[in-house]
Amino acid sequence: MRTQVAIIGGGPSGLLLGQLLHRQGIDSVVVERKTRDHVLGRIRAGVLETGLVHLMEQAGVADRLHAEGFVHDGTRIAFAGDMFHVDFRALTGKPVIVYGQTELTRDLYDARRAAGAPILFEAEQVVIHDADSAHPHVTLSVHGAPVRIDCDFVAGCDGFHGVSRETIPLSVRREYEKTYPFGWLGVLSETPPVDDELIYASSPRGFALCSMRNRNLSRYYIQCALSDHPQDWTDAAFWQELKRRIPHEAAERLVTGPAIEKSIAPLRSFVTEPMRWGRLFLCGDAAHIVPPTGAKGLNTAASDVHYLYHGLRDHYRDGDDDALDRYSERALLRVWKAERFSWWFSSLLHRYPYQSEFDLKMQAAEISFLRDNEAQQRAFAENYVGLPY
Ligand code: FAS
Ligand code: PHB
Repeated sequence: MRTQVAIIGGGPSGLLLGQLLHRQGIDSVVVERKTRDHVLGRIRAGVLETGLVHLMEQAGVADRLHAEGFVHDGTRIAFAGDMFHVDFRALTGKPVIVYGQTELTRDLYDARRAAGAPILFEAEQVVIHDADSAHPHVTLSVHGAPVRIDCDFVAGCDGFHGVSRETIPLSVRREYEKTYPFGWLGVLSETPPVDDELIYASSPRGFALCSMRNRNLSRYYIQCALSDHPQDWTDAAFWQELKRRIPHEAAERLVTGPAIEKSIAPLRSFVTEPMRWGRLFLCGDAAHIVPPTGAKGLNTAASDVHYLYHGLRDHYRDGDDDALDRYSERALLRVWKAERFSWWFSSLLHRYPYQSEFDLKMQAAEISFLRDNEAQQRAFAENYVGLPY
């Protein structure tokens, strides 16, 4: 088969890129390793920056997001029994929208199906060939049947464990990584959220986060040891620990219930450079990973999609390759700022092994400065609602 853009990966990056291209009459084929249901079964991000919301509007798939998403004008940060509010809208003029990645991905799948655009599910042995030539192609198999896709460009949207990044020779790639000495144990429960905004909590027992998906679906996280497994935690033990890490007023009104999903995500900062090699462009988690503390993973994938979409549109519409040629440089500028914010916010709120008393005093002073200083709150808010594309 032949297409203009072969998109490896049917997660939010690949689907959003495919939908934007489709709206410009640029054809693509999405190649996804898993089934649609498997992809939609993953519980991941929950907070959308305005930039991503605008992209979804541009893609023509923002109706449900606007109908069901929660507009949040700020967030709460709890520390040492105290809780303060950071008002995004007052400080930046922008809110964030809380709308689960699962629903966003569902909307994109539905749009692709409505457009009759091809997705090859359960793709195996995906290999990208001749990416550094003018005529790349992708080979794969579906249920044992070999498939070849000849294309003009390949978008590597296949996440951290995909094949795209590895296609770029080690002699070309530079990788930067930081692993964190803890993970996040996440629980999804069919219970009303504990608050009308998110609560990021730093406590002597470790970090906790109270989030939500809708009025009767809540998402909670607690920092846990890397050696933990979800089955080590009964629901009762999770709720008890969460209550010990959030302010008393919140713990008192917390509605608990059975965990309908329980998983542990390790925390990692990772960036690969460059994000382009010939006609292969890396996008989203294929190129970078952030600790979820700053809700930047999905949102930084979105800015990659924005830059790559504009580059491909200019190529096909105007014969202009300037944006494509600048893709990696422009995407990485914003990626590294997201990495910085996510690392900073993680170091602010988590307990690290071997923290000295002085380190703890520095952490307390940093949080107090955020609580008391408007300039610091504005800097925090501008990063959280999303830096400009
Ligand atoms: P994805 O990983 O979502 O999608 C890549 C797709 O490519 C997958 O569907 C995969 O099946 C497919 N694929 C892989 N290899 C392939 C191959 N060889 N051939 C074809 N297809 C292939 N971000 C936040 O902002 N907040 C959070 O709370 C948060 N929690 C997370 C929890 C976990 C466990 C993980 C792993 C990530 C989390 N993230 C979070 C980050 C996450 O939301 C990502 O940023 C987001 O999924 C990025 O989307 P994609 O780039 O599309 O990558
Ligand atoms: C979530 O709702 O899953 C969520 C929200 C904010 C974060 C991380 C995860 O920083």
